[in-house]
Amino acid sequence: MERMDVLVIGAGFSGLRALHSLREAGFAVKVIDAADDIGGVWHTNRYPGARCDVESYDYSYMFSSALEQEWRWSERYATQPEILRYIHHVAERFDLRRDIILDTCVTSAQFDDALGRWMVTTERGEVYDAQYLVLAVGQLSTTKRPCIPGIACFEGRVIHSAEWPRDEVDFEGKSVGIIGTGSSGVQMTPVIAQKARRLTVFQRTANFSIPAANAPVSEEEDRKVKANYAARRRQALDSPSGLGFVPNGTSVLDAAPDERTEVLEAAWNRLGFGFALAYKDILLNQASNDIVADFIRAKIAAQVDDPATCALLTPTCFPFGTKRPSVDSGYWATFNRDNVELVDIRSAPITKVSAQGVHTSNAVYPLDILIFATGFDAFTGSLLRIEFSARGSTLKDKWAAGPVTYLGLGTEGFPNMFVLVGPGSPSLLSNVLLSAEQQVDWLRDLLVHARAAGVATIEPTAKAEREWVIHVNERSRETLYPKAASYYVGAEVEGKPRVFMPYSGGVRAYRRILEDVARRGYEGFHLRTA
Ligand code: N01
Repeated sequence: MERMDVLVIGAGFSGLRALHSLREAGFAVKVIDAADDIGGVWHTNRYPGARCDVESYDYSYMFSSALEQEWRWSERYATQPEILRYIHHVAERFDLRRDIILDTCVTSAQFDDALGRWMVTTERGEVYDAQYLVLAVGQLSTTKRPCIPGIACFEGRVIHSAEWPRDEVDFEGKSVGIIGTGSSGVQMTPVIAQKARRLTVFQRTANFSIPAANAPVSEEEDRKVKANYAARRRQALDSPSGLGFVPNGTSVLDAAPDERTEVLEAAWNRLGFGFALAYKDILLNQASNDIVADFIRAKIAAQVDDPATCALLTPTCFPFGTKRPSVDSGYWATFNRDNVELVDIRSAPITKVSAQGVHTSNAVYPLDILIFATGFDAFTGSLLRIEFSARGSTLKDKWAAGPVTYLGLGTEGFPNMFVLVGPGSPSLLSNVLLSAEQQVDWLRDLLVHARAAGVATIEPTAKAEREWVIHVNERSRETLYPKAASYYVGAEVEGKPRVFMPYSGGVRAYRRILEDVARRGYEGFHLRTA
């Protein structure tokens, strides 16, 4: 049995950052991951067109200014291969691999109350003994595939966007179908359309999408960012979403129509995911949101030639931004191509898959390749796949009505267990990498404090947890987010409890709360000495 101070589960961005920072602080740390290499979702989401929806300079580690200065991003929105190269570079540069165990799937973890330690068991039966568990399992890493009758009979190839094969998929001369029009479907559609003989996109819900305005990063731009990197990071830490620009502090409703159009045009052409911050109340006020949603609908109309296709592609049933909008490169115009067809599976649902292809209630679509871009069991899927138990209860039971946490970091009854960028934290409502780093820094300070004070176990109090859950819900009700059937509320999986999961108070508010809690001696946690 291997013993360590901290076992981190997950070798993606947040797990690697936890390894580096906790090891630097003098803890014996190991990271464990089921995959055959590091990178988390960036290791597995290799579909064509995969790239980040946050600008590369913001979606990169901030813990090392030397790293910031030496890494050269080639594009404003990095592609998946470039991001994976960056992750590998970081692992080499900071000698992380020696503490990473790959190809090892954790199946259960049991807290030994007498010892104050976690016993973590893998699929192969190995046991790891750790004082602290850090769950860096990702919010979008348990894939979701609809159970369609007949799928096993399909004679073509079936691929999930997040389980993309390592070898290149040849689309040349093929009929390809994509089910799903979230970020993955929206990113891959224009790329596959250029290669496939025929592309059929099966859409259940039309989605908002903002142009990536991607471009190569010039030498001058790179120099400029690097000369002011610290200020850009401060700005990001002080922003609602963790992005490195100053958000507009005015209301959509206070702007004159001409000025509003000018502001929205500028944001549309430059901000990508940050478009939602073009005004301060786009996600807070329905009337403001309606104006902005109409602006986007007009953009779709200007790009899609066929009125019927345009009507289907136009989102109408939820406020803009309440489902995470996609950031695309030529999505709408792709539907003007002769080899691309949009199929509305809301009005004519998929009934089965046969050997030849997909059947809907009114047509058959012969296919060579069927792609599921159907997303994930978000937030809790990867956490609840592992059987965590402590003091006679399991996490699955405790979270049966939805996840409850204190600060998104821990849950009462499960001492010495910490979650990174999970439910109850800004997570997917923010630049996830920045949010992960923010949490890791805070957690490192907590563990250093505990070590110095001879603390054996750290556990949220029931009261602090109750109050945090209330706070998370109150903050969500100040926004429009709860109006959509999104993965933020658990609507993406049938039967999943409908609770609002991320913290919508923003990155800055969350940071202030964390700082405050630390200043008050980690208020809300029981720190028990041995
Ligand atoms: O998944 P999604 P995704 N039958 O859940 C449809 C991040 N990401 O992989 O809306 C038919 O958004 C579903 O339809 P509906 C990013 O945070 C980032 O695209 O449920 N259709 C929807 O259209 C993103 O938000 C990047 O009606 C079904 C789609 O499948 C998150 O990952 C790139 C269905 C799923 O959309 C998830 O994105 C990619 C069914 N049974 C992803 N079930 C970057 O840019 C689901 N759908 C960094």
